[in-house]
Amino acid sequence: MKLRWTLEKTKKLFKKPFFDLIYEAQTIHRKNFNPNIIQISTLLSIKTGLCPEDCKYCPQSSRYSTHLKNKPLLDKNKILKAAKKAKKIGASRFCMGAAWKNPKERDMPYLEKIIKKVKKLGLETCMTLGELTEKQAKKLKNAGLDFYNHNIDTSKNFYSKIISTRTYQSRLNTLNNIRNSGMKICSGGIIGLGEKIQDRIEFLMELSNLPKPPESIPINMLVKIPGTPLEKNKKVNAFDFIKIIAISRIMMPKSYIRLSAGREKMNFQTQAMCFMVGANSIFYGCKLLTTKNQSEKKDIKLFKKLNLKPEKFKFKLNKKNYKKKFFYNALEK
Ligand code: SAM
Ligand code: DTB
Ligand code: SF4
Repeated sequence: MKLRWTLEKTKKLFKKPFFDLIYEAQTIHRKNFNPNIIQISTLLSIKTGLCPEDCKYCPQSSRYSTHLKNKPLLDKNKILKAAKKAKKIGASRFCMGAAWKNPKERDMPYLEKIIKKVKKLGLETCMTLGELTEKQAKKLKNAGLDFYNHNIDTSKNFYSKIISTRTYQSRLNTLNNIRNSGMKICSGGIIGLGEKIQDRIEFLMELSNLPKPPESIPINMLVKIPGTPLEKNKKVNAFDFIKIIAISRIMMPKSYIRLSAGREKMNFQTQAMCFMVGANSIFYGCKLLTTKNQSEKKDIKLFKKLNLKPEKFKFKLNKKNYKKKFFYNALEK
């Protein structure tokens, strides 16, 4: 198969001077998206902690003592309440995450029910539940699931240094099952795991050379969790991080790029640069899965400074619904 991005071509991109890179990234971004509009998702952990996997970055692995409050699969009324709140504060997509290696067959009917109910609220739906078989992916798709999040996290070579309880290939197999089901793929990774530049190159090559690149690409900056093996990792340099967003935009011009975990520790200027070079999606709401996200109040402040508008009313915005919506009201004040 002909690669969209060869090693040689990708390496060249990584070597470009910073200003050449950000100019190219923003030019491509503007050709494919409105640079003043941002997609907004809200996250909810529907099953927290006690995960059998050993991902070295994760507070939810049962292998590490992270002082996390474990919670079994949430009651559907609680999930719906959170989804309604997400809609009210301006999210267009509701993402539900579970600390599982994979969903059990006995959980499938419940998950399908939740998808149907959340969809009825008029929200796009996304789940991240671990590995999926082909059959499970089809069931979720048939229930109305729009996106499935399944990160490859880093390069194939570095992966086994971070996770030993599953293989990179099993991640790719699940991505294949999601694609074949007709759902949209949300797949990205984490910067700051201790990876080398070569790993970042290979990670972005892997995503961009999938049969079709993911529609949504979350780029997380490692949240260093006390008790996990990566708690003392070196802080990621802001310029290096901006560079990864810019390169992602150039390599995958039509995908949404989500500035995901780590915004809590980024100043406004770094976030603005990320948006400038192509990030056009965020998690909105004070919590990610188990850790703090940048507060809604701060997000609104940042949005106002940058004249950013949430995507959901892109086509339907009129005086009547404009006034009604919390987000727009807040942006107007
Ligand atoms: N258990 C499922 C799985 O691993 O696919 C779904 C939930 S898992 C928490 C979703 C993603 O969150 C991971 O793939 C990882 O990229 C991200 N993540 C987890 N802990 C993180 C951390 N400390 N910092 C940044 N991203 C993190
Ligand atoms: C993704 O790439 N980042 C989100 C979402 N997909 C599920 C999760 C970030 C988790 C950060 C650590 C936590 O809050 O537990
Ligand atoms: Fe489990 Fe997912 Fe955390 Fe890995 S990233 S430990 S699979 S919840």
